[in-house]
Amino acid sequence: MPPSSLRVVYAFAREMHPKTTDVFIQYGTAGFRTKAILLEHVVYRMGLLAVIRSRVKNGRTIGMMITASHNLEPDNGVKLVDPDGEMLEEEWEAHATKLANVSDNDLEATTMEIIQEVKADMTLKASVFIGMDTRYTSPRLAAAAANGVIALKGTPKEFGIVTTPMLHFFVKCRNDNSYGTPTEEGYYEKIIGAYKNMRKSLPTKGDYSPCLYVDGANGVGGKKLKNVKKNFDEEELELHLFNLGGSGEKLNLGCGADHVKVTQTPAKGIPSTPYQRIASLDGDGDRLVYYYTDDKDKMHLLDGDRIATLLASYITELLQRCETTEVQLGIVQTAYANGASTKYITDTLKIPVQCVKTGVKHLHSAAHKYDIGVYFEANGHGTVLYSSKAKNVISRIAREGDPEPREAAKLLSQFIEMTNETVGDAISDLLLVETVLCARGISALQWMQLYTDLPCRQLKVTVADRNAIQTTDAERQCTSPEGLQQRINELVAKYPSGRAFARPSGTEDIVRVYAEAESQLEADTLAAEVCQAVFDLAGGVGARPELPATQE
Ligand code: G16
Repeated sequence: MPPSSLRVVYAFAREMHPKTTDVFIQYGTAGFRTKAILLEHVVYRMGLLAVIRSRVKNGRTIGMMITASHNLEPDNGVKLVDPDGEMLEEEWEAHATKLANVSDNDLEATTMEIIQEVKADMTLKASVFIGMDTRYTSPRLAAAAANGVIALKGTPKEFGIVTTPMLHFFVKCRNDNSYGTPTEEGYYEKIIGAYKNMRKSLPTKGDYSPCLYVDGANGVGGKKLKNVKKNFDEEELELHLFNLGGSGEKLNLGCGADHVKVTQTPAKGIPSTPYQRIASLDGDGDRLVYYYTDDKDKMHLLDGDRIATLLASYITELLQRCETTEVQLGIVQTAYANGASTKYITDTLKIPVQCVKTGVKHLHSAAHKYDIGVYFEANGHGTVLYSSKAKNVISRIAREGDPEPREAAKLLSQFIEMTNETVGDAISDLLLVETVLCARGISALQWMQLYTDLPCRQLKVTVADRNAIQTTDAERQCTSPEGLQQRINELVAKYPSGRAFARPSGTEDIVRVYAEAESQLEADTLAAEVCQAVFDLAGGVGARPELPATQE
């Protein structure tokens, strides 16, 4: 039942969170993301939308996370979390974009329109969980979010500074208490408890060392790992934490998973110890990549593709030891996945693999189609989803199976418990990776030796309107502007094993270009050439992108 008047919605907007800009803003890859100073009215309005969403879901809790994740400090953002801890359903993104862009004068009417369109019963209770990252602009935005919730008579609950995946986890647990307890302690208990249990059956062996350096990106993830670290003795996991956001240290600047992945250079502030395994988190703790430097100081990156293959191969091995063929596993990647990883998955691991558009929401829904779906973006964002069928089969074997399958099923049950299935989670993923490396008794170098990546390069181009670039085929082909795809095809044809694509970013105001080829020099040159093509055909602005220094 819609309310007769929403004057309070307008009053809050006018008095506290007025719209001060006419810059159009769109709900993108991971919510709204732009300069923090342009966001306050947007976040307030998302508080309104979260209440409407909660009521459409019969009062189940919705999440709001204030973060710009991998972006630099001046940016911020907001993303909504659905009741199962997943990203906001795509159909609602249009409501979000509409609500974010109307004038203050039209806000009341537009809110009412949305309420009627989605048939929200505004007499129901509504609950919204709010979390934020460590940006200095986040508390102000979190307050705007809470005001939006209050304006429509919902109940906000603020968690303060938490990682994005923690907030997703709290939302899931609040709506489904069989998943866990919706508190930070509940989160640690579940994930750390499972790691410790597993390590009881998997003592350190072979070339695995429990010593791990961690780059916290000067963000919330590193801070939370201080709490995680306290739970382990050095035999279980010896964490050495760096880039924890001390004074003068800037979020994501020269460190963090995105820096390491995109620039293919180590994070600053970490002692150089040849072959030491280093895990790098991003600003809000939802991405993870690994790397090490060798004795010639060359960096070797173990990205999301490596994590996906490592986890998938271990789960496959445990399923085989469970002696079940009832559970089918698949991997989901995006166009950024290194071609060598896809070949390794298909030819060596013999696991079905699918390519979808960038954005966790796309990978997550594709992964749901498998009994066990492992999804990772190359940038380190990913997790594993286990269907109820898979969980039932595994727990049945853990209870009733023969001794060896029973043992494997028990390990798999703990592995499931350690996974944050709601979204990519750097802390949970880190513990999963360490578990597999330990179970296999391998070092980072041996992990790297499982296959050889094709050299690749990722660059950015600034254009007047990034939406001038339209894509198809999981973003591997451009359909506009005219002539761009043909130009990319001609450039790619010059390089053996060459592959390249361009796509508009959904989190930054730029176009991303990716290229891979047989040598680093060729990958760098191809990427730069594709950038030139984008610049020329899609309305480039500013200076042309420069070719980065190659490592070879
Ligand atoms: C977000 C999304 C990821 C995506 C990344 C980059 O990550 O959650 O799925 O890969 O942005 O997206 P784009 O290339 O469209 O800018 P995060 O860690 O920044 O939230």
